[in-house]
Amino acid sequence: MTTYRPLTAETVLAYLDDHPSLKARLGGDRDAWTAREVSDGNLNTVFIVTGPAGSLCCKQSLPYVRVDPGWAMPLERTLFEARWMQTTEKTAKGQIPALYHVDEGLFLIVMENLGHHRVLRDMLIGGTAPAGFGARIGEFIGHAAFATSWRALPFEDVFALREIFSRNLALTRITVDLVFTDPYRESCGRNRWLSPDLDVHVRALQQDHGLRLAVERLQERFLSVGQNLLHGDLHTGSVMVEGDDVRVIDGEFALYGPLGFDLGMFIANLAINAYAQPGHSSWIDDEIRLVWNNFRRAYLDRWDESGLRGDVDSLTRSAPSLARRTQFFQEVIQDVAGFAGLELIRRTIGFAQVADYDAAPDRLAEAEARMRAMSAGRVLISDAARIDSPQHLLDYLRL
Ligand code: SR1
Ligand code: MG
Repeated sequence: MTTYRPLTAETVLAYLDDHPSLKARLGGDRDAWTAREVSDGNLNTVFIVTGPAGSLCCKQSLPYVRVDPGWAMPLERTLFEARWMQTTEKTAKGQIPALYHVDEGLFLIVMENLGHHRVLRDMLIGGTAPAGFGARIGEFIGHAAFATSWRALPFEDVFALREIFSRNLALTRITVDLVFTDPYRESCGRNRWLSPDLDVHVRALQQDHGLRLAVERLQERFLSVGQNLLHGDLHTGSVMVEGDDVRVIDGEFALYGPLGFDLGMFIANLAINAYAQPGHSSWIDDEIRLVWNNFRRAYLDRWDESGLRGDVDSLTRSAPSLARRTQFFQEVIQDVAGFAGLELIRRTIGFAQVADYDAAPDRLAEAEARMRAMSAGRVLISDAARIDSPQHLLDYLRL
């Protein structure tokens, strides 16, 4: 068992040198390797190590939140990311990085370095994301969700997976607090917003009792409706793109939850980009349609496959009901709408905001973008149960 210590760009080289299979991927001797820290997310340290034959991405948990060292955090999160990768790689059709090594003592994972890929959020802001990325994300969600659902697996297997991911308590707590609670509390010190521009809007939101009830309904769904394994933090910073090679990374928040959660998070982050950069509106509208349509297609394709082992649907599998499937996707789009609304609000006034707003042309445009996100978020949360189609969702988003 390795004793935990945070690695540095120096010590990660020594670590890799002690592991023959990783050493072979880099090639040559340690003297020929370089390591650089590229930590970018809120939580962990990441190093890219390059050698004569190849490169590796090394990700390690810290005992605190990287961007807020006073916020203590258990170390297990990289191990949950490894479990998410191991569960998802069977069905992800090459859409996640390959996992090479897990060190349960150092809370370290070593994986494929996506050296030529770029973070989708940066590509959206720069206007360089290739059209059609939304289709790949929709397919990814459809395949990954179906594969861990009660339709695909007997309940014994679902229970076993749920048992593993139900222990991802620290990161689920982050989501419960940052997404479902903090933004709606007047005295929460973790909130921040563009002041004074948004003051009146934030006050109105935080004093809206009906909205709180709707948020609590969604929180109950998030915690109690375990339809399939979720990525759990699927924003545009969790996607890397090179041409039509679109990969999903950072599955450390994985848990069983409602199918609409990942879709809602991702769509909300796309919408924020369009609010901040209104020239992107029509492009983002197209991508959101691609996300939904390809998610639905991928999920249905898997649903029609022979050899499904799930208990759910076993009575009608030979004669599927179109009406039941239509109703199923309507329930999903309602969840998508509600969770998208929550994400719009927390990324605008909560602890973890997004860089897209910095791309607005000036302060007035930024304030306008943030107000549009808050206003769309509020109505989506309140009206989620009335939304019955992707077009209806887009009408509410008003891109
Ligand atoms: C303290 S972590 C804050 C946020 O960063 C992650 O990427 C998740 O989005 C989380 O909510
Ligand atoms: Mg992340």
